[in-house]
Amino acid sequence: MSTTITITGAGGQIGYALLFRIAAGDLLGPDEKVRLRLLEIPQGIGAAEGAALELQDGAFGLLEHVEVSDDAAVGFDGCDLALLVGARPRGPGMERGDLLAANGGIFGPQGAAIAANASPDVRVTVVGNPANTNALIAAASADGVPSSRFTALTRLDENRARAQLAQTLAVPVDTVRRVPIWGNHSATQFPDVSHATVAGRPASEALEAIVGDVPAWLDSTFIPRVAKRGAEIIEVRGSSSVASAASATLDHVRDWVHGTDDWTSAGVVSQGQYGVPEGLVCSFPVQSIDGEWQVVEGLEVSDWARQRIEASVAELVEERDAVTALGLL
Ligand code: NAX
Repeated sequence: MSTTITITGAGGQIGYALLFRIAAGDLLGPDEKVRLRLLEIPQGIGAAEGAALELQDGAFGLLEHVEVSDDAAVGFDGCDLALLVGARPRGPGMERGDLLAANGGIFGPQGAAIAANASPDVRVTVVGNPANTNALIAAASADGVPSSRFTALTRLDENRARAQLAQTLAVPVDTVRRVPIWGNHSATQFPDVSHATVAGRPASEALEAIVGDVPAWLDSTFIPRVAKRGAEIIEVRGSSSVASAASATLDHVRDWVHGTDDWTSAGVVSQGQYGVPEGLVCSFPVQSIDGEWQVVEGLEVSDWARQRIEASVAELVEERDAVTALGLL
């Protein structure tokens, strides 16, 4: 048995970081063979073909086959896992509406091509920005594929939040759990520490002992640091997040396929949970059970947290209204 994985934008930076880790077994484990389909636009084909040559030179025992194409029907043929990384970046002078329209022109046809060519139980993870709304457009264009099969990556935001909290508390990052991201993968996102645990115990007392006024610290330090981490990376590194984004993508897909033993975060299609309008692709605390993401329900949400969530959801509604007005939904 093997799994067919399609990576769009495979000739780009995140694509390059993803391919070798997937081939090495970091996504599905050391026993699952993989077949890779690298989908690019004509300008990116050379870079994808070069990566394919390097994959060959890696002599990865798990890698059965690599195909490079600029044809979505070929790229998504028989695909079990689709990682939609390729997107149109915001260019100089581009308004938000232009960006949404340009990406709608990518993710609508890709959703249709997934419906026509992918395996019936395909799982789709949208990384390319604006990720939530791109996932919404792809899901709406994929006739016959349940919308629960379309997700947007917010795991990088969660990983950043857990890492910041771990650093503040001076504990190992893998002991920090339950720090979900709510809302949009954008500066309005709400990283929520109110349910956080360290080694299974609530983090709240330890946090108060270290930072004092927790609400003030959240407002002035923690939330802006997490929400603006992408900009910080660009400033320091001179280029956007790549390896950490690829790593989070693997975390997301691995958990979706293999299940979780605690909460994590993912952009999933809302069924109206926590008052988020039905149909929006919104990040929630989720668990992966029997191969499906399920929103963790019944959590206590303070008025302060609710305002934060509502602000990010309002942005998602605006994006949905804008793409609806453009005829993309
Ligand atoms: P790059 O510009 O390095 O690569 C993008 C690649 O996509 C290019 O090779 C391009 O030719 C290709 N492409 C464009 N349109 C395509 C189409 N229609 N079909 C197939 N391929 C297409 O960008 P990279 O640094 O790899 O980032 C990729 C995307 O991830 C961007 O949209 C970026 O904003 C987004 N990110 C999302 C993150 C998240 O957490 N959701 C975090 C990291 C990153 O910012």
